[in-house]
Amino acid sequence: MTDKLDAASLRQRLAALPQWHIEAGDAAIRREYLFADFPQAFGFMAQVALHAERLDHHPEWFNVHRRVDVRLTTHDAGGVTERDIALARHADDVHARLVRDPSA
Ligand code: HBI
Repeated sequence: MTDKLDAASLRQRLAALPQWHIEAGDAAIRREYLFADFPQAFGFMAQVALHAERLDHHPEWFNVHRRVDVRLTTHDAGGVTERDIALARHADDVHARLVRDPSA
């Protein structure tokens, strides 16, 4: 199992993910995404969901209309691990691609 990142490593990883923030207590990282409309937000969730299933690592998220709030934590480790950092990077990539090309 991947180990939970200590406070210093977590802050260092987040420096490369500027839109993400560390939840109070360090148990998770969070980001809010805003899309053009609901279908685009749902398309983002569908793409990230398929990747999450392949990784066997799943997000906690909340969607209203064109907004998706994502919370990442590794339940098995009781905190944030490299698996969360990798999923955050992937979600950012999917978001960037959709913003660039809404049909992607
Ligand atoms: N997703 N975020 C997250 N954290 C986990 O610990 C986790 C998961 N998805 C699947 C999973 N663990 C399983 O591998 C275990 O619960 C068996």
